[in-house]
Amino acid sequence: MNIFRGKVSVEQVFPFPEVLNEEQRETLQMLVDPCAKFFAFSVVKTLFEKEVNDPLKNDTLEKVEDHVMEGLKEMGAFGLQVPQDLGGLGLTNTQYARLVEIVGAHDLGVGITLGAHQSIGFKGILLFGNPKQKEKYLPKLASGQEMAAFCLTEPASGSDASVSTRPFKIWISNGGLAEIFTVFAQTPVKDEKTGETKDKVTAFIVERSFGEVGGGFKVAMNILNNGRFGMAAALSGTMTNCIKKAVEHAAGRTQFGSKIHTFGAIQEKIARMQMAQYVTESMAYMVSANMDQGFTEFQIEAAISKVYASEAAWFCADEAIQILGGMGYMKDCGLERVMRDLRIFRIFEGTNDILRLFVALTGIQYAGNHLKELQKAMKNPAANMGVLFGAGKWLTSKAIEDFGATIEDLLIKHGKKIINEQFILKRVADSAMDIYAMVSVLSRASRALKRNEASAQHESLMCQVYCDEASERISGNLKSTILPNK
Ligand code: MYA
Repeated sequence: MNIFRGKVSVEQVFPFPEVLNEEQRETLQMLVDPCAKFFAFSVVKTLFEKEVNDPLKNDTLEKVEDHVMEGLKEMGAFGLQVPQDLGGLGLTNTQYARLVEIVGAHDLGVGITLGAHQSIGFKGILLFGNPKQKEKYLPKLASGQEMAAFCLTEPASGSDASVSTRPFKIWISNGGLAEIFTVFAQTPVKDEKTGETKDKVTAFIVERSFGEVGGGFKVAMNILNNGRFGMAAALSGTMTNCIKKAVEHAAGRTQFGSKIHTFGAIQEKIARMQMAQYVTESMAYMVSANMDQGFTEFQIEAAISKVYASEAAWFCADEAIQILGGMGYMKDCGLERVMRDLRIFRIFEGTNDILRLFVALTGIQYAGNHLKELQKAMKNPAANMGVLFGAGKWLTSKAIEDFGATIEDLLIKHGKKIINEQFILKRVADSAMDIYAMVSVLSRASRALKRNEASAQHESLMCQVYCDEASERISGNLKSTILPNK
Protein backbone atom coordinates (compact mmCIF):
# COMPACT_ATOMS: atom_id res chain seq x y z
CA MET A 1 0.00 0.00 0.00
CA ASN A 2 2.91 2.30 0.68
CA ILE A 3 3.97 2.43 -2.95
CA PHE A 4 0.75 4.39 -3.51
CA ARG A 5 2.39 7.04 -1.32
CA GLY A 6 5.68 6.76 -3.22
CA LYS A 7 7.33 4.70 -0.48
CA VAL A 8 8.63 1.17 0.09
CA SER A 9 8.24 -0.66 3.40
CA VAL A 10 11.82 -1.83 3.15
CA GLU A 11 11.74 -4.13 6.19
CA GLN A 12 9.00 -6.17 4.57
CA VAL A 13 10.78 -6.91 1.31
CA PHE A 14 14.56 -6.50 1.77
CA PRO A 15 16.42 -8.71 2.14
CA PHE A 16 14.18 -11.40 0.65
CA PRO A 17 12.45 -12.76 3.77
CA GLU A 18 13.70 -16.12 5.07
CA VAL A 19 11.09 -17.52 7.40
CA LEU A 20 11.75 -21.23 7.78
CA ASN A 21 13.92 -22.40 10.67
CA GLU A 22 16.08 -25.52 10.45
CA GLU A 23 13.37 -27.81 11.79
CA GLN A 24 10.73 -26.41 9.41
CA ARG A 25 13.10 -26.91 6.48
CA GLU A 26 13.67 -30.52 7.44
CA THR A 27 9.96 -31.19 7.87
CA LEU A 28 9.33 -29.67 4.46
CA GLN A 29 12.00 -31.79 2.83
CA MET A 30 10.47 -34.91 4.35
CA LEU A 31 7.16 -34.01 2.72
CA VAL A 32 8.49 -32.80 -0.62
CA ASP A 33 10.03 -36.13 -1.68
CA PRO A 34 6.95 -38.38 -1.24
CA CYS A 35 4.75 -35.65 -2.68
CA ALA A 36 6.95 -35.32 -5.77
CA LYS A 37 6.97 -39.13 -6.19
CA PHE A 38 3.22 -39.33 -5.84
CA PHE A 39 2.80 -36.84 -8.65
CA ALA A 40 5.61 -38.21 -10.79
CA PHE A 41 3.32 -40.29 -13.00
CA SER A 42 4.06 -38.39 -16.14
CA VAL A 43 7.79 -38.91 -15.60
CA VAL A 44 7.98 -42.58 -14.53
CA LYS A 45 4.70 -44.04 -15.62
CA THR A 46 5.57 -47.75 -15.31
CA LEU A 47 7.22 -47.71 -11.88
CA PHE A 48 4.39 -46.21 -9.90
CA GLU A 49 1.48 -46.91 -12.20
CA LYS A 50 -0.92 -48.08 -9.49
CA GLU A 51 -0.12 -45.81 -6.60
CA VAL A 52 0.19 -42.44 -8.21
CA ASN A 53 -1.85 -39.74 -9.82
CA ASP A 54 -2.60 -39.77 -13.54
CA PRO A 55 -3.83 -36.32 -14.63
CA LEU A 56 -5.02 -37.53 -18.03
CA LYS A 57 -7.05 -40.32 -16.47
CA ASN A 58 -8.61 -37.94 -13.93
CA ASP A 59 -9.49 -35.66 -16.80
CA THR A 60 -11.10 -38.47 -18.79
CA LEU A 61 -13.04 -39.71 -15.75
CA GLU A 62 -13.97 -36.11 -14.78
CA LYS A 63 -12.98 -36.89 -11.19
CA VAL A 64 -9.88 -37.48 -9.12
CA GLU A 65 -9.49 -41.26 -8.95
CA ASP A 66 -10.51 -42.86 -5.64
CA HIS A 67 -7.10 -44.39 -4.94
CA VAL A 68 -5.52 -40.97 -5.49
CA MET A 69 -7.91 -39.37 -3.01
CA GLU A 70 -7.01 -42.11 -0.50
CA GLY A 71 -3.30 -41.63 -1.14
CA LEU A 72 -3.64 -37.88 -0.63
CA LYS A 73 -5.48 -38.45 2.64
CA GLU A 74 -2.71 -40.76 3.86
CA MET A 75 -0.13 -38.09 3.06
CA GLY A 76 -2.07 -35.53 5.10
CA ALA A 77 -2.73 -33.41 2.02
CA PHE A 78 -6.22 -32.39 3.18
CA GLY A 79 -5.02 -30.68 6.34
CA LEU A 80 -1.74 -29.06 5.38
CA GLN A 81 -2.19 -26.03 7.63
CA VAL A 82 -4.43 -27.48 10.31
CA PRO A 83 -2.55 -27.51 13.65
CA GLN A 84 -0.97 -30.86 14.50
CA ASP A 85 -2.99 -31.26 17.70
CA LEU A 86 -6.13 -31.16 15.54
CA GLY A 87 -4.88 -33.81 13.14
CA GLY A 88 -3.20 -31.69 10.48
CA LEU A 89 0.38 -31.17 9.40
CA GLY A 90 0.55 -27.68 10.90
CA LEU A 91 2.50 -26.18 8.01
CA THR A 92 3.40 -22.52 7.64
CA ASN A 93 2.26 -20.60 4.57
CA THR A 94 5.72 -20.96 3.03
CA GLN A 95 5.80 -24.73 3.57
CA TYR A 96 2.29 -24.95 2.13
CA ALA A 97 3.39 -22.92 -0.91
CA ARG A 98 6.22 -25.34 -1.65
CA LEU A 99 3.92 -28.36 -1.58
CA VAL A 100 1.17 -26.83 -3.68
CA GLU A 101 3.84 -25.81 -6.19
CA ILE A 102 4.48 -29.52 -6.72
CA VAL A 103 0.77 -30.24 -7.03
CA GLY A 104 0.34 -27.39 -9.50
CA ALA A 105 3.20 -28.71 -11.60
CA HIS A 106 1.45 -32.02 -12.13
CA ASP A 107 -2.29 -31.73 -11.88
CA LEU A 108 -4.29 -28.54 -11.42
CA GLY A 109 -7.46 -30.64 -11.10
CA VAL A 110 -6.09 -32.19 -7.91
CA GLY A 111 -4.84 -28.74 -6.86
CA ILE A 112 -8.32 -27.26 -7.13
CA THR A 113 -9.84 -30.20 -5.21
CA LEU A 114 -7.34 -29.66 -2.39
CA GLY A 115 -7.52 -25.87 -2.64
CA ALA A 116 -11.31 -25.58 -2.60
CA HIS A 117 -11.25 -27.72 0.56
CA GLN A 118 -8.52 -26.03 2.59
CA SER A 119 -7.53 -22.81 0.86
CA ILE A 120 -11.09 -21.48 1.17
CA GLY A 121 -13.49 -24.32 2.20
CA PHE A 122 -12.60 -24.55 5.88
CA LYS A 123 -10.22 -21.58 6.07
CA GLY A 124 -12.95 -19.61 7.85
CA ILE A 125 -13.00 -22.15 10.70
CA LEU A 126 -9.20 -22.17 10.84
CA LEU A 127 -8.91 -18.36 10.91
CA PHE A 128 -12.04 -17.29 12.76
CA GLY A 129 -13.49 -20.36 14.47
CA ASN A 130 -13.60 -20.55 18.26
CA PRO A 131 -11.70 -23.41 19.98
CA LYS A 132 -14.85 -25.53 20.25
CA GLN A 133 -15.64 -25.19 16.54
CA LYS A 134 -12.04 -25.98 15.60
CA GLU A 135 -12.04 -29.12 17.75
CA LYS A 136 -15.37 -30.20 16.34
CA TYR A 137 -14.67 -29.78 12.63
CA LEU A 138 -10.97 -29.61 11.85
CA PRO A 139 -9.85 -33.19 12.68
CA LYS A 140 -12.38 -34.72 10.27
CA LEU A 141 -11.57 -32.14 7.61
CA ALA A 142 -7.81 -32.50 8.01
CA SER A 143 -7.97 -36.26 7.56
CA GLY A 144 -10.11 -35.88 4.45
CA GLN A 145 -12.91 -37.87 6.08
CA GLU A 146 -15.12 -34.86 5.37
CA MET A 147 -14.77 -32.32 2.59
CA ALA A 148 -15.35 -28.58 2.96
CA ALA A 149 -16.72 -26.01 0.51
CA PHE A 150 -16.88 -22.20 0.43
CA CYS A 151 -20.32 -20.91 -0.61
CA LEU A 152 -20.31 -17.23 -1.56
CA THR A 153 -21.42 -17.04 -5.19
CA GLU A 154 -25.13 -16.76 -6.05
CA PRO A 155 -26.90 -16.55 -9.41
CA ALA A 156 -26.99 -12.75 -9.16
CA SER A 157 -23.83 -12.07 -7.15
CA GLY A 158 -20.42 -13.03 -8.45
CA SER A 159 -17.80 -10.30 -8.77
CA ASP A 160 -20.17 -8.14 -6.76
CA ALA A 161 -20.00 -10.35 -3.68
CA SER A 162 -22.86 -8.63 -1.85
CA VAL A 163 -24.86 -11.83 -1.26
CA SER A 164 -28.66 -11.66 -1.14
CA THR A 165 -29.54 -14.84 0.85
CA ARG A 166 -31.58 -13.71 3.87
CA PRO A 167 -32.34 -15.95 6.83
CA PHE A 168 -35.75 -14.40 7.74
CA LYS A 169 -37.69 -16.16 10.52
CA ILE A 170 -40.11 -14.96 13.19
CA TRP A 171 -41.65 -16.30 16.41
CA ILE A 172 -38.82 -18.68 17.28
CA SER A 173 -39.47 -20.14 20.73
CA ASN A 174 -36.21 -20.21 22.69
CA GLY A 175 -34.71 -18.12 19.88
CA GLY A 176 -33.05 -15.85 22.40
CA LEU A 177 -31.56 -18.75 24.37
CA ALA A 178 -30.73 -21.38 21.80
CA GLU A 179 -27.23 -22.24 20.65
CA ILE A 180 -28.30 -24.83 18.07
CA PHE A 181 -31.05 -24.06 15.53
CA THR A 182 -32.85 -26.29 13.07
CA VAL A 183 -33.59 -23.92 10.23
CA PHE A 184 -35.96 -24.72 7.34
CA ALA A 185 -35.53 -23.23 3.90
CA GLN A 186 -36.64 -23.83 0.33
CA THR A 187 -34.10 -25.54 -1.89
CA PRO A 188 -34.44 -26.70 -5.50
CA VAL A 189 -34.82 -30.50 -5.63
CA LYS A 190 -34.86 -32.65 -8.77
CA ASP A 191 -37.62 -35.29 -8.97
CA GLU A 192 -35.79 -38.47 -10.05
CA LYS A 193 -38.87 -39.79 -11.90
CA THR A 194 -39.91 -36.75 -13.91
CA GLY A 195 -36.55 -34.94 -14.03
CA GLU A 196 -38.44 -31.79 -13.01
CA THR A 197 -36.87 -29.39 -10.49
CA LYS A 198 -39.15 -28.02 -7.75
CA ASP A 199 -38.53 -26.05 -4.57
CA LYS A 200 -38.79 -28.27 -1.47
CA VAL A 201 -38.11 -27.63 2.18
CA THR A 202 -34.70 -28.70 3.57
CA ALA A 203 -33.64 -28.64 7.23
CA PHE A 204 -30.27 -27.04 8.11
CA ILE A 205 -28.40 -27.18 11.41
CA VAL A 206 -27.09 -23.74 12.38
CA GLU A 207 -25.13 -22.83 15.50
CA ARG A 208 -25.41 -19.37 17.06
CA SER A 209 -21.64 -19.21 17.53
CA PHE A 210 -21.06 -19.61 13.76
CA GLY A 211 -20.31 -16.02 13.23
CA GLU A 212 -20.46 -12.55 14.38
CA VAL A 213 -23.69 -11.12 12.95
CA GLY A 214 -22.90 -8.60 10.20
CA GLY A 215 -19.21 -9.51 10.07
CA GLY A 216 -19.50 -12.06 7.28
CA PHE A 217 -18.37 -9.92 4.34
CA LYS A 218 -15.03 -9.23 5.99
CA VAL A 219 -14.72 -12.93 6.89
CA ALA A 220 -15.33 -13.89 3.25
CA MET A 221 -12.81 -11.30 2.00
CA ASN A 222 -10.18 -12.37 4.52
CA ILE A 223 -10.56 -16.02 3.57
CA LEU A 224 -10.03 -15.09 -0.06
CA ASN A 225 -7.07 -12.81 0.75
CA ASN A 226 -5.54 -15.58 2.78
CA GLY A 227 -5.74 -18.19 0.03
CA ARG A 228 -4.66 -16.25 -3.04
CA PHE A 229 -0.88 -16.67 -2.65
CA GLY A 230 -1.48 -20.45 -2.90
CA MET A 231 -2.66 -20.00 -6.46
CA ALA A 232 0.53 -18.14 -7.34
CA ALA A 233 2.59 -20.94 -5.77
CA ALA A 234 0.63 -23.68 -7.54
CA LEU A 235 0.82 -21.86 -10.86
CA SER A 236 4.55 -21.28 -10.62
CA GLY A 237 4.77 -25.09 -10.51
CA THR A 238 2.49 -25.35 -13.53
CA MET A 239 4.73 -22.94 -15.41
CA THR A 240 7.85 -24.94 -14.54
CA ASN A 241 6.20 -28.01 -16.00
CA CYS A 242 5.24 -26.17 -19.21
CA ILE A 243 8.80 -24.87 -19.57
CA LYS A 244 10.21 -28.35 -18.98
CA LYS A 245 8.05 -29.82 -21.73
CA ALA A 246 8.92 -27.00 -24.12
CA VAL A 247 12.65 -27.27 -23.42
CA GLU A 248 12.68 -31.07 -23.80
CA HIS A 249 10.97 -30.73 -27.13
CA ALA A 250 13.10 -27.85 -28.37
CA ALA A 251 16.29 -29.72 -27.48
CA GLY A 252 15.27 -32.82 -29.47
CA ARG A 253 13.34 -31.46 -32.44
CA THR A 254 15.16 -30.81 -35.72
CA GLN A 255 13.77 -28.48 -38.40
CA PHE A 256 15.59 -26.87 -41.33
CA GLY A 257 18.60 -29.02 -40.40
CA SER A 258 19.03 -27.62 -36.86
CA LYS A 259 17.70 -28.33 -33.41
CA ILE A 260 15.00 -25.76 -32.87
CA HIS A 261 16.46 -24.59 -29.53
CA THR A 262 19.23 -22.95 -31.57
CA PHE A 263 16.72 -20.55 -33.19
CA GLY A 264 16.42 -17.08 -31.66
CA ALA A 265 12.62 -17.11 -31.87
CA ILE A 266 12.44 -20.26 -29.70
CA GLN A 267 15.12 -18.98 -27.33
CA GLU A 268 13.22 -15.76 -26.74
CA LYS A 269 10.03 -17.67 -26.03
CA ILE A 270 11.74 -19.90 -23.46
CA ALA A 271 13.56 -16.95 -21.87
CA ARG A 272 10.28 -15.04 -21.49
CA MET A 273 8.50 -18.09 -20.07
CA GLN A 274 11.26 -18.55 -17.52
CA MET A 275 11.21 -14.86 -16.61
CA ALA A 276 7.45 -14.99 -16.03
CA GLN A 277 7.89 -18.10 -13.84
CA TYR A 278 10.65 -16.38 -11.85
CA VAL A 279 8.45 -13.35 -11.18
CA THR A 280 5.49 -15.52 -10.18
CA GLU A 281 7.51 -17.70 -7.83
CA SER A 282 9.25 -14.68 -6.26
CA MET A 283 5.89 -13.02 -5.58
CA ALA A 284 4.33 -16.19 -4.17
CA TYR A 285 7.13 -16.70 -1.64
CA MET A 286 7.35 -13.01 -0.82
CA VAL A 287 3.65 -12.99 0.11
CA SER A 288 3.80 -16.31 1.99
CA ALA A 289 6.86 -15.12 3.93
CA ASN A 290 5.20 -11.83 4.82
CA MET A 291 2.15 -13.73 6.05
CA ASP A 292 4.39 -16.04 8.10
CA GLN A 293 6.15 -12.99 9.55
CA GLY A 294 2.79 -11.86 10.89
CA PHE A 295 2.09 -8.93 8.57
CA THR A 296 -1.67 -8.56 8.28
CA GLU A 297 -2.07 -6.04 5.46
CA PHE A 298 -1.11 -8.29 2.54
CA GLN A 299 -4.40 -8.18 0.59
CA ILE A 300 -3.03 -6.09 -2.28
CA GLU A 301 0.08 -8.24 -2.66
CA ALA A 302 -2.01 -11.44 -2.52
CA ALA A 303 -4.39 -10.14 -5.20
CA ILE A 304 -1.45 -9.04 -7.38
CA SER A 305 0.16 -12.47 -7.07
CA LYS A 306 -3.08 -14.17 -8.17
CA VAL A 307 -3.61 -11.88 -11.16
CA TYR A 308 0.00 -12.00 -12.30
CA ALA A 309 0.31 -15.76 -11.83
CA SER A 310 -2.86 -16.65 -13.69
CA GLU A 311 -1.91 -14.50 -16.69
CA ALA A 312 1.73 -15.59 -16.69
CA ALA A 313 0.76 -19.27 -16.49
CA TRP A 314 -1.66 -18.85 -19.39
CA PHE A 315 1.14 -17.22 -21.40
CA CYS A 316 3.53 -20.07 -20.55
CA ALA A 317 1.08 -22.82 -21.46
CA ASP A 318 0.26 -21.06 -24.72
CA GLU A 319 3.92 -20.62 -25.66
CA ALA A 320 4.74 -24.20 -24.68
CA ILE A 321 2.00 -25.45 -27.01
CA GLN A 322 3.34 -23.15 -29.71
CA ILE A 323 6.85 -24.57 -29.34
CA LEU A 324 5.54 -28.14 -29.53
CA GLY A 325 3.40 -27.21 -32.53
CA GLY A 326 0.80 -29.79 -33.60
CA MET A 327 2.01 -32.20 -30.92
CA GLY A 328 1.36 -29.63 -28.23
CA TYR A 329 -2.22 -29.31 -29.40
CA MET A 330 -2.96 -33.02 -28.94
CA LYS A 331 -4.46 -34.45 -25.74
CA ASP A 332 -1.70 -37.00 -25.10
CA CYS A 333 0.92 -34.33 -24.62
CA GLY A 334 -0.95 -32.99 -21.58
CA LEU A 335 -0.50 -29.29 -22.32
CA GLU A 336 -3.95 -28.98 -23.85
CA ARG A 337 -5.44 -30.09 -20.50
CA VAL A 338 -3.22 -27.68 -18.60
CA MET A 339 -4.50 -24.84 -20.76
CA ARG A 340 -8.12 -25.83 -20.16
CA ASP A 341 -7.50 -26.05 -16.43
CA LEU A 342 -5.71 -22.72 -16.43
CA ARG A 343 -8.53 -20.77 -18.03
CA ILE A 344 -10.57 -20.69 -14.82
CA PHE A 345 -7.73 -19.17 -12.78
CA ARG A 346 -8.28 -15.76 -14.38
CA ILE A 347 -11.94 -16.02 -13.40
CA PHE A 348 -12.37 -17.62 -9.97
CA GLU A 349 -11.37 -16.30 -6.55
CA GLY A 350 -12.08 -12.82 -7.93
CA THR A 351 -11.81 -12.17 -11.68
CA ASN A 352 -8.57 -10.50 -12.68
CA ASP A 353 -10.58 -7.48 -13.81
CA ILE A 354 -12.26 -7.02 -10.44
CA LEU A 355 -9.01 -7.67 -8.59
CA ARG A 356 -7.26 -4.98 -10.64
CA LEU A 357 -9.94 -2.52 -9.52
CA PHE A 358 -9.53 -3.78 -5.96
CA VAL A 359 -5.75 -3.26 -6.05
CA ALA A 360 -6.03 0.24 -7.50
CA LEU A 361 -8.89 1.45 -5.30
CA THR A 362 -7.54 0.00 -2.05
CA GLY A 363 -4.17 1.61 -2.69
CA ILE A 364 -5.65 4.94 -3.76
CA GLN A 365 -7.91 4.99 -0.71
CA TYR A 366 -4.90 4.35 1.52
CA ALA A 367 -2.95 7.16 -0.16
CA GLY A 368 -6.02 9.41 0.08
CA ASN A 369 -6.17 8.88 3.84
CA HIS A 370 -2.59 10.12 4.04
CA LEU A 371 -3.05 12.94 1.54
CA LYS A 372 -2.32 15.70 4.02
CA GLU A 373 1.04 14.24 4.93
CA LEU A 374 1.70 13.10 1.37
CA GLN A 375 2.67 16.23 -0.52
CA LYS A 376 5.10 15.24 -3.24
CA ALA A 377 6.39 11.66 -3.19
CA MET A 378 9.66 11.35 -1.39
CA LYS A 379 12.78 11.42 -3.48
CA ASN A 380 14.65 8.17 -4.13
CA PRO A 381 12.32 5.86 -2.22
CA ALA A 382 14.62 2.89 -2.72
CA ALA A 383 17.68 4.62 -1.22
CA ASN A 384 17.71 2.25 1.75
CA MET A 385 16.98 -0.96 -0.11
CA GLY A 386 20.28 -2.48 1.00
CA VAL A 387 22.66 -4.44 -1.17
CA LEU A 388 21.03 -4.35 -4.56
CA PHE A 389 22.52 -4.10 -7.93
CA GLY A 390 22.62 -0.84 -9.83
CA ALA A 391 20.21 -0.15 -12.65
CA GLY A 392 17.36 -2.37 -11.43
CA LYS A 393 17.40 -0.57 -8.11
CA TRP A 394 17.41 2.83 -9.76
CA LEU A 395 14.58 1.91 -12.15
CA THR A 396 12.44 0.58 -9.30
CA SER A 397 13.10 3.66 -7.22
CA LYS A 398 12.17 5.94 -10.12
CA ALA A 399 9.01 3.92 -10.89
CA ILE A 400 7.82 4.14 -7.26
CA GLU A 401 8.54 7.86 -7.12
CA ASP A 402 6.61 8.51 -10.36
CA PHE A 403 3.81 6.20 -9.26
CA GLY A 404 3.34 7.97 -5.90
CA ALA A 405 3.35 11.37 -7.62
CA THR A 406 0.77 10.19 -10.19
CA ILE A 407 -1.53 8.85 -7.47
CA GLU A 408 -1.36 12.21 -5.73
CA ASP A 409 -2.19 14.04 -8.98
CA LEU A 410 -5.10 11.66 -9.64
CA LEU A 411 -6.49 12.18 -6.15
CA ILE A 412 -6.30 15.93 -6.52
CA LYS A 413 -7.88 15.84 -9.98
CA HIS A 414 -10.66 13.28 -9.44
CA GLY A 415 -11.17 13.06 -5.68
CA LYS A 416 -13.71 10.38 -4.77
CA LYS A 417 -14.91 10.22 -8.39
CA ILE A 418 -11.77 8.20 -9.21
CA ILE A 419 -13.89 5.17 -8.31
CA ASN A 420 -15.69 5.51 -11.65
CA GLU A 421 -12.55 5.92 -13.77
CA GLN A 422 -11.96 2.28 -14.72
CA PHE A 423 -9.69 3.10 -17.67
CA ILE A 424 -7.35 4.90 -15.27
CA LEU A 425 -7.72 2.35 -12.48
CA LYS A 426 -6.63 -0.48 -14.76
CA ARG A 427 -3.43 1.37 -15.62
CA VAL A 428 -2.81 2.18 -11.98
CA ALA A 429 -3.24 -1.51 -11.08
CA ASP A 430 -0.96 -2.65 -13.90
CA SER A 431 1.72 -0.23 -12.69
CA ALA A 432 1.34 -1.41 -9.08
CA MET A 433 1.67 -5.01 -10.28
CA ASP A 434 4.81 -4.21 -12.24
CA ILE A 435 6.33 -2.37 -9.28
CA TYR A 436 5.59 -5.22 -6.89
CA ALA A 437 7.08 -7.66 -9.40
CA MET A 438 10.21 -5.47 -9.74
CA VAL A 439 10.65 -5.29 -5.99
CA SER A 440 10.16 -9.05 -5.60
CA VAL A 441 12.67 -10.09 -8.24
CA LEU A 442 15.16 -7.40 -7.26
CA SER A 443 15.10 -8.66 -3.71
CA ARG A 444 15.39 -12.32 -4.73
CA ALA A 445 18.11 -11.81 -7.33
CA SER A 446 20.08 -9.68 -4.84
CA ARG A 447 19.92 -12.54 -2.35
CA ALA A 448 21.23 -14.96 -4.98
CA LEU A 449 24.11 -12.60 -5.83
CA LYS A 450 24.95 -12.01 -2.21
CA ARG A 451 25.09 -15.75 -1.52
CA ASN A 452 26.96 -16.37 -4.74
CA GLU A 453 24.44 -19.02 -5.74
CA ALA A 454 24.96 -21.06 -8.91
CA SER A 455 21.88 -19.42 -10.47
CA ALA A 456 22.87 -15.87 -9.46
CA GLN A 457 23.95 -14.56 -12.86
CA HIS A 458 20.92 -16.09 -14.51
CA GLU A 459 18.61 -14.57 -11.90
CA SER A 460 20.23 -11.18 -12.17
CA LEU A 461 19.78 -11.20 -15.96
CA MET A 462 16.08 -12.07 -15.66
CA CYS A 463 15.69 -9.38 -13.05
CA GLN A 464 17.46 -6.81 -15.20
CA VAL A 465 15.33 -7.54 -18.27
CA TYR A 466 12.12 -7.54 -16.23
CA CYS A 467 12.96 -4.21 -14.58
CA ASP A 468 13.93 -2.61 -17.92
CA GLU A 469 10.71 -3.65 -19.61
CA ALA A 470 8.49 -3.01 -16.61
CA SER A 471 9.77 0.52 -16.14
CA GLU A 472 8.89 1.26 -19.78
CA ARG A 473 5.39 -0.15 -19.28
CA ILE A 474 4.90 1.80 -16.05
CA SER A 475 5.98 5.00 -17.68
CA GLY A 476 3.48 4.46 -20.55
CA ASN A 477 0.68 3.47 -18.20
CA LEU A 478 1.19 6.43 -15.89
CA LYS A 479 1.30 8.85 -18.81
CA SER A 480 -2.03 7.59 -20.10
CA THR A 481 -3.71 8.17 -16.72
CA ILE A 482 -3.16 11.88 -16.97
CA LEU A 483 -4.18 12.48 -20.58
CA PRO A 484 -6.17 15.74 -20.80
CA ASN A 485 -9.50 13.98 -21.51
CA LYS A 486 -8.95 11.26 -18.86
S1 MYA B 1 -15.09 -18.12 -4.55
C1 MYA B 1 -15.80 -16.61 -5.08
C2 MYA B 1 -14.79 -15.56 -5.30
N1 MYA B 1 -15.44 -14.29 -5.33
C3 MYA B 1 -14.75 -13.19 -5.21
O1 MYA B 1 -13.53 -13.21 -5.09
C4 MYA B 1 -15.56 -11.96 -5.20
C5 MYA B 1 -14.82 -10.79 -5.77
N2 MYA B 1 -15.37 -9.57 -5.22
C6 MYA B 1 -14.78 -8.94 -4.19
O2 MYA B 1 -13.70 -9.32 -3.73
C7 MYA B 1 -15.50 -7.75 -3.58
O3 MYA B 1 -16.84 -7.85 -3.83
C8 MYA B 1 -14.94 -6.38 -4.05
C9 MYA B 1 -15.49 -5.27 -3.13
C10 MYA B 1 -13.43 -6.33 -3.89
C11 MYA B 1 -15.29 -6.16 -5.49
N3 MYA B 1 -9.87 -7.56 1.97
O4 MYA B 1 -17.55 -1.36 -0.52
P1 MYA B 1 -16.50 -2.41 -0.75
C12 MYA B 1 -13.63 -4.25 2.70
C13 MYA B 1 -10.18 -6.87 3.08
O5 MYA B 1 -15.38 -2.09 -1.66
P2 MYA B 1 -17.84 -4.14 -2.56
C14 MYA B 1 -14.45 -18.83 -5.95
O6 MYA B 1 -14.27 -18.23 -6.95
C15 MYA B 1 -13.51 -2.79 2.29
O7 MYA B 1 -12.28 -2.23 2.69
N4 MYA B 1 -11.20 -6.02 3.12
O8 MYA B 1 -17.21 -3.76 -1.18
C16 MYA B 1 -14.14 -20.31 -5.84
C17 MYA B 1 -14.68 -2.19 3.03
O9 MYA B 1 -14.32 -2.05 4.39
P3 MYA B 1 -14.85 -0.81 5.24
C18 MYA B 1 -11.93 -5.89 2.00
O10 MYA B 1 -17.86 -2.97 -3.48
C19 MYA B 1 -12.79 -20.59 -6.36
C20 MYA B 1 -15.75 -3.29 2.95
O11 MYA B 1 -15.01 -4.52 2.77
C21 MYA B 1 -11.66 -6.58 0.82
O12 MYA B 1 -19.11 -4.83 -2.27
C22 MYA B 1 -12.34 -21.96 -6.05
C23 MYA B 1 -16.71 -3.10 1.79
O13 MYA B 1 -15.91 -2.87 0.66
C24 MYA B 1 -10.57 -7.46 0.84
N5 MYA B 1 -10.22 -8.19 -0.22
O14 MYA B 1 -16.83 -5.28 -3.15
C25 MYA B 1 -10.86 -21.98 -6.02
N6 MYA B 1 -12.59 -6.24 -0.12
O15 MYA B 1 -16.34 -0.97 5.25
C26 MYA B 1 -10.28 -23.22 -5.55
C27 MYA B 1 -13.39 -5.34 0.44
O16 MYA B 1 -14.22 -1.02 6.59
C28 MYA B 1 -8.91 -23.00 -5.00
N7 MYA B 1 -13.00 -5.13 1.72
O17 MYA B 1 -14.35 0.41 4.52
C29 MYA B 1 -7.84 -23.14 -6.00
C30 MYA B 1 -6.52 -23.03 -5.37
C31 MYA B 1 -5.50 -23.83 -6.16
C32 MYA B 1 -4.17 -23.76 -5.58
C33 MYA B 1 -4.02 -24.47 -4.30
C34 MYA B 1 -3.55 -25.88 -4.51
C35 MYA B 1 -3.63 -26.68 -3.22
